[in-house]
Amino acid sequence: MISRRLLASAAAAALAAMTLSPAPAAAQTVTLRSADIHPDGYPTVEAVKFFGELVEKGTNGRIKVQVFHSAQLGQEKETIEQARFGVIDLNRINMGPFNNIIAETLIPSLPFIFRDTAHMRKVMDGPIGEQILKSFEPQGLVGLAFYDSGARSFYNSKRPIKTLADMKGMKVRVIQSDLFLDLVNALGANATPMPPGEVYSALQTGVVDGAENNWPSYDSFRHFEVAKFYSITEHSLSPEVFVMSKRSFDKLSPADQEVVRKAAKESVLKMRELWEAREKASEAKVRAAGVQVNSVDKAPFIEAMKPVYEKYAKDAKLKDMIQRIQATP
Ligand code: BDP
Repeated sequence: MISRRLLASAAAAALAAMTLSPAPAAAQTVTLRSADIHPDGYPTVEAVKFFGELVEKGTNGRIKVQVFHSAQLGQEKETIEQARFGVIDLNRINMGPFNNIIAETLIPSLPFIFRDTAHMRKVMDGPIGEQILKSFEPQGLVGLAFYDSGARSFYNSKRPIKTLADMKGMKVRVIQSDLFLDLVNALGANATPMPPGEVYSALQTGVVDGAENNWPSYDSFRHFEVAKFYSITEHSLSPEVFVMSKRSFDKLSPADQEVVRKAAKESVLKMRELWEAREKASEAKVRAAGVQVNSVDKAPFIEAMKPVYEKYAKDAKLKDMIQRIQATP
């Protein structure tokens, strides 16, 4: 694991030297490098490839996009840093790993904040979504678009989670985000933050008993092989976000910046199509593999989230956003 990470950062350093050259001559082509931890074929990877095709077309081939999937450029925390400093140009990540850096990103990650996917899309496609996208800029990133990420539910190797009592004392891996840590601890479990690439072996060796994710990631990370109880808590709809390094963005002409922004928005619909298909396929695949799935009465879980809301709604700006989301029909 460590040597792979070192290799990834060495590769990233080498890429830094080759990345966007300043003030390209009119006909010069540039290749934007995009990071994703998911493997080739995963909806996020395919959506960014589609974005790349649109950008290439819109710039008559002057700008191309290359997706480095499967964490080739490192785990998400590292690629956030690389994107902020312009070492890589584009990055697709969940909102979760941004939670500790950008306060506004906490909002769509909050447990049970959205009533359903339609509500989430409505909020993220509207002015609140725009406000969140803009909040990336002071951190050296340009927020381009949100992608669906389905609903996150708990899974583990011990027992079905039916009530809060079943969560008690369970060691649960979470995204490296204080919000996710608080969420899991408030349910009575013991949260352990770690990068996604380490979770399979942590589950296998019993370092953690469980984790939480959507169907496609549960399938794609192969966690279903080592944690066969999947309990549909659907406690977070935390979307994915697609960002560009501000350093790379600022090197583009205003016209090319527009092409990039528009292509990202257009790729959202493609992503939704891919996501819906993959969600169904992954659920069917893990069920067929013998995963034991159960539904959950969510009311006590929602109730247990009160202290989490109190903590994060202390900030007036966040409180206002929460209220506006709740008021969105
Ligand atoms: C997946 C997201 C990915 C997160 C991962 C995780 O697509 O960006 O890093 O969950 O749990 O659903 O770490």
